[in-house]
Amino acid sequence: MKAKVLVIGANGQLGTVLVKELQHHHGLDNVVATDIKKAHNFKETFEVLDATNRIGLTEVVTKYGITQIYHLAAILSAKGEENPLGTWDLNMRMLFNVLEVARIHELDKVFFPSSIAVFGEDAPWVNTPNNAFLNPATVYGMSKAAGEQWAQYYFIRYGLDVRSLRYPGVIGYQSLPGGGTTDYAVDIFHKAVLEEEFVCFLNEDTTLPMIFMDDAIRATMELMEAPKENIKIRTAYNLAGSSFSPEDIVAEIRNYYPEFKVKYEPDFRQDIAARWPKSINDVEASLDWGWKPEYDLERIVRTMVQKLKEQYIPHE
Ligand code: VAH
Repeated sequence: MKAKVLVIGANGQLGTVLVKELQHHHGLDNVVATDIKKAHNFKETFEVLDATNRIGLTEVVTKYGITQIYHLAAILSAKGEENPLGTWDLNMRMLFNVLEVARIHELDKVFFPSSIAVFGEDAPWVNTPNNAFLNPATVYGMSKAAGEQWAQYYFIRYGLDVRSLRYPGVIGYQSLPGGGTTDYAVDIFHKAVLEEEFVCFLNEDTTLPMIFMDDAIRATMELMEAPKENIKIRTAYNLAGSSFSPEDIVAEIRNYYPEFKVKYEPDFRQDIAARWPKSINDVEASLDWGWKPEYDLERIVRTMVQKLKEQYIPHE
């Protein structure tokens, strides 16, 4: 039977790009994009949906005969610290609604994005393994670590095929991030191409696991399209792209913009980043469903500069 895919959080950094990939894969008419408000000029089917409203979610699932849900809505690490209890309530309530509606309506698959934010100070800092001890220091990280356990529970208890990836910081030219600690790694490129000074809210030497958007989207599709029996980890798979620091990005950008100016003014987000791993071991993703990243820092910078120049200076 043809898949009918619902995307929750279609206007987000990942959602904006994933909707297009899902349309390409499943067909334009087989993807229903939803978010809390209509922001893009979506050509495809769009519904305004607040995923904290289980009745509203149920109505969309039954109206379109949905068979898969990609649940991409969440309050991220930095914004989440402004209202800890509200972030926990919102992130968990949305996930419970998705899991319950998927169970009751016997959906084929659910994608739940996790994050390297699930790791805290008791995980190895370098080459962090999938089975490292999780003691996240942000509410966002806590909600993702708990979400992974709930995903595994719904698989074990109800047989629901929930799959998850621990995304690193995602860098893309197609959309802007919002409320994250890794958002600097997108904003820096916009400032460089506009030849404006960039003020970085992390220390120059803060190395973090990052991934290019195209790799993140391909990993998501490869995970979700893998045969069910290949998926051995039902909490979440580590996913690695490449790890680098703000000063690494700046040095690479200066190959294109030698005069690019940067100031470092670390804020509370430095404390969040300082508790995250520097690099991730994703051997299980490679072994179970053949994961292999294609973008290193040099290719990321080259692509970001090229694509943003096309956006900002189309006639050059
Ligand atoms: C954040 N972009 O900064 C997200 C991500 C690993 C970081 O989860 O909160």
